[in-house]
Amino acid sequence: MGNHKLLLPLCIFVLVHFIIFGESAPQGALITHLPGFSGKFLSHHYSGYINIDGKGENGKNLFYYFVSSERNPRKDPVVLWLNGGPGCSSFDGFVYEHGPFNFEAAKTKGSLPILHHNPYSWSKVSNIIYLDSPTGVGLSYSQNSSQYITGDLQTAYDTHDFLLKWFEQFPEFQANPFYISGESYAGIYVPTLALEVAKGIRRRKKPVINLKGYIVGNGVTDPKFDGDSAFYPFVHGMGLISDSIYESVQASCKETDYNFESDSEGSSSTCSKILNKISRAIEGLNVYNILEPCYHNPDEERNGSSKLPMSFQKLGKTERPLAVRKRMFGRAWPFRAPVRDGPVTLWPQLMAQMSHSSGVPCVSDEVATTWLNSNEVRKAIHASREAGNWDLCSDKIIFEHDAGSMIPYHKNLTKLGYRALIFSGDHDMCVPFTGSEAWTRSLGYKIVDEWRPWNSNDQVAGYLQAYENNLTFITIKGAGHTVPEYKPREALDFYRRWLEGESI
Ligand SMILES: *[C@@H]1O[C@H](CO)[C@@H](O)[C@H](O)[C@H]1NC(C)=O
Ligand SMILES: *[C@@H]1O[C@H](CO)[C@@H](O)[C@H](O)[C@H]1NC(C)=O
Ligand SMILES: *[C@@H]1O[C@H](CO)[C@@H](O)[C@H](O)[C@H]1NC(C)=O
Ligand SMILES: CC(=O)N[C@H]1CO[C@H](CO)[C@@H](O)[C@@H]1O
Repeated sequence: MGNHKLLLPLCIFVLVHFIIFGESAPQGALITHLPGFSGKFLSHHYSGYINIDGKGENGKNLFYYFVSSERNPRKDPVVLWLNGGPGCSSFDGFVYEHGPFNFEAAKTKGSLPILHHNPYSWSKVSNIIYLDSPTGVGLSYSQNSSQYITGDLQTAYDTHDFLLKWFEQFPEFQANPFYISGESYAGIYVPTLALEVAKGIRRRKKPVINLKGYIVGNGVTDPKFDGDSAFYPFVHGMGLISDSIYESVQASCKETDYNFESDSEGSSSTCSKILNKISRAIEGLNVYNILEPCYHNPDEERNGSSKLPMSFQKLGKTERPLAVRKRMFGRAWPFRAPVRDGPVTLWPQLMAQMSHSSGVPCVSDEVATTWLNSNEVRKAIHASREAGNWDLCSDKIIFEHDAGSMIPYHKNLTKLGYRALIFSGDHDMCVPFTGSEAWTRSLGYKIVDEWRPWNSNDQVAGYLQAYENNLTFITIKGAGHTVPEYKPREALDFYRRWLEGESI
């Protein structure tokens, strides 16, 4: 008798599930509860592994967390979200940016955070896949550590493989419009993957992926555009350096000097003297959002023994309770140098090079780290023990930047008819909007919507310029590197409008 009572709700649940979704999603992927959350899920959540590139010891096990749309999962687009690094987990986006929950830190250190619904979750208007990529990042793993040696091109092949298998397992989403999105180093992941998917479509790979376009936020694109030519106008325009310093740097420094941190070693050229002045002017700032205060952790102030610039030692201090994390990092090429061809130094590797540092200074993302390393949570989201400890940014991978500039990719993709939204938090000093504005313009496309403000909640939320071939560039006023973290309402507004093909 007791058994029947238990079975009935389960049957109704299964029935309702099938009515809504049809024959569907893999058994066992559905998430039924989440530690720290006591409310009701607003849509179905699924998570687990997709195995690619060989089974067993050699396989790559890629972890995804999928949130179906809270509006109309059958019709709303499916969007893949990728954080950058390289080496950073897409749980960054899930926990801190546009995921379905806001994470409130526990009062006692090490206890589980409390999860609240996020009213600006991107799952309000889309089905969204958070993917830990490449293998070795976040909860993705392989038993063969040779699989952790990778680069831009291999990552794009692998993620394409992942998508084919994912859509095979979730056939009910194959017909939905599909978009690829990400930020920071995903400025490389997104176009390389989109082109791989486009090639797959042309070769009639099954299942057919219904790719419509892509979205890049504060994305790395090309060292020429992301380097000095973006940085000096940015720091000058923001009032961080004087007119005279700006004039001198333009007069004395060649374009090739763009990595000013390493240039400062001993050289006495006029250029390095000016670069030192600039360095001193900005070193106390939070590079990810120059308006936000810097975090000063009393345990970590070591009076200059760290080789990291002070700006990186004090990142991200803020008084806002939930919207912005207290300490953060999310990129792999420190010291502001744009990414060049070849091996990319990962954040944790850089930290390891620093003498007897017990931990990464300023970079403890406590809420996400506590939650994702809890055994209860790991069980609830079907994460394997084999994945090991979850870190925001992994030091397991060895990563080569081998795809070069993204400009040819953007040209080809937009000419093939894929829509592109390039957005920039305009107070990010890490990948400043000036670079994204310049490279989008450099494609030479005709302007179809000339520079104008766009609004959210009856206020100017930023600026927009749209080009032919469905290329749109927008800024988000006052936002930093991780736009939805700073401006969640505005971010959901532009995201929804663009996905629906409305004017932003
Ligand atoms: C691990 O992977 C590498 C590269 O794919 C392969 O050459 C090697 O044989 C694999 N090792 C084992 C033990 O399977
Ligand atoms: C750092 O320097 C200050 C002032 O010189 C001193 O008061 C403080 O004790 C030093 N901190 C450490 C950790 O050495
Ligand atoms: C873009 O298309 C051109 C012309 O088809 C081709 O030569 C080039 O290799 C493509 N670039 C990329 C990055 O695929
Ligand atoms: C969906 C969409 O906006 N398509 C447009 C893409 O760009 C071309 C060329 O500018 C237009 O003709 C399409 O209408």
